[in-house]
Amino acid sequence: MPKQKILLIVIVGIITSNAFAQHAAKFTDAMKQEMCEKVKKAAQHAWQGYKQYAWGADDLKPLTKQPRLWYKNSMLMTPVDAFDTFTLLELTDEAAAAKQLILSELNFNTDNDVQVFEITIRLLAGLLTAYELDGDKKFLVLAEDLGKRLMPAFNSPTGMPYRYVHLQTGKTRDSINNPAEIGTLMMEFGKLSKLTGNNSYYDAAKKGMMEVYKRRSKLDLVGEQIDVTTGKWISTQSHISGYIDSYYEYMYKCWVLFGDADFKKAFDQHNAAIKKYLISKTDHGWFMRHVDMNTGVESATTYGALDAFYAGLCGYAGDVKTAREIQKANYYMWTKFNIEPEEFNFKTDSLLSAYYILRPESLESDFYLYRLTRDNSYLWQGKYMVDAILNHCNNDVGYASLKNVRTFEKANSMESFFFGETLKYAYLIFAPTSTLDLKKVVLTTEAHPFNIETKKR
Ligand code: DMJ
Repeated sequence: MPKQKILLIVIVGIITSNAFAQHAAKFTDAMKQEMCEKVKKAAQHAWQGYKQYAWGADDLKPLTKQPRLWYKNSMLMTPVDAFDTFTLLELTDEAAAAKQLILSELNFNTDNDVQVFEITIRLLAGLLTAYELDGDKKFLVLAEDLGKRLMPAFNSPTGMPYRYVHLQTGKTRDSINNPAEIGTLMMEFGKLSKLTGNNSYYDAAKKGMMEVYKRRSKLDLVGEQIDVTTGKWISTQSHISGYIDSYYEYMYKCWVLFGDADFKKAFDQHNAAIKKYLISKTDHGWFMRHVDMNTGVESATTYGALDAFYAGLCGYAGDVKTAREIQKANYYMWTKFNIEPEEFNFKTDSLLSAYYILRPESLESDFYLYRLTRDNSYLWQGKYMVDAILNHCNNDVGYASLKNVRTFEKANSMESFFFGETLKYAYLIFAPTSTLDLKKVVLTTEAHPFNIETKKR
């Protein structure tokens, strides 16, 4: 072997073993604690900005320091999404302030035409968790009022919900819906039934979700858009990204939460199909592609921040080996572009949508993988990602989305899921298991923990 080649092999060996050593290196308790403290400070900083410039609004626009409303009237997205995070992080003053604001101001008898999915995963879930964590019945009263006002959405010919409902009139609109927005109501409506004893919420949400399942293709995949009045698919694109993602997530989590075997059966079928048709194995890890739901023919090699949740779900559902490979791809996507972009093409390695809106999914999967494997490399990955967010999205009043992950140019938004999910997973990766015990709770798609029902279906 020529001398130069031997030298090259030795150099590559040293570099890789150093990288490995760093990843396998011990992550001490003191380092974990330091990360937890850092995340707590970040939560306080962002909350301070909300308090000062957006108090009572849905969220804060961190660049112009203005309040943002989703609809005509505020529904307190940030405080409701943040309350349980503050509680878990033991930020008692912040939790008390959020609670006080919610219980004194939140009112669903308001002239708002709302997106059923977003309001369910952020507000209904946030209120239900607040009730289970805090015990104050007023949270449940608010949750039930909201649940009742959302129920007309299910009055379609198929039982699949419309996308929008007016909170006062019950008027619905938008019959073209998608599996994620149809299926990701089940944990919240199901939990509302369990806590109130009124089964109609559980039954309506399950019917809607199962109507999607019934329309799965012969390959056991679902499409991207469906008409809830006719039951016909509008788009047969299949993937695990936005519009479909949390439909699969809730199939599994509803099995864990409620013990309803219908969900387990459906999840197992779908999950086998996801692995068979969507996984694309590369040297950078296993990505998930887009295919046609009927033929399985590849239609895109797009992957992004939203897709990253599946590593966590896959591991949580028992397949840690596959989960590790997908998390490898997630981390590749993250490190390749400084911070993960919304979307890139994993075949050509090129950016498709360069923005980052403080999404949590890569951290979420990292959290599950660390809990499942106790492999230190997930702590190092977590640290890398959390530090990147806190360093590059930080401004004087909070944390801002990025317009472009390449340049770190900021955008004027701080979504409530930054409090509900991103900061929560950032903390949970490093916090003791007892902070949140996955044997006792299931995390919703917005990371609100629900107590696992002891009385199974
Ligand atoms: C959250 O609102 C939920 O996790 C949802 O399921 C999809 N994405 C956002 C965060 O990225």
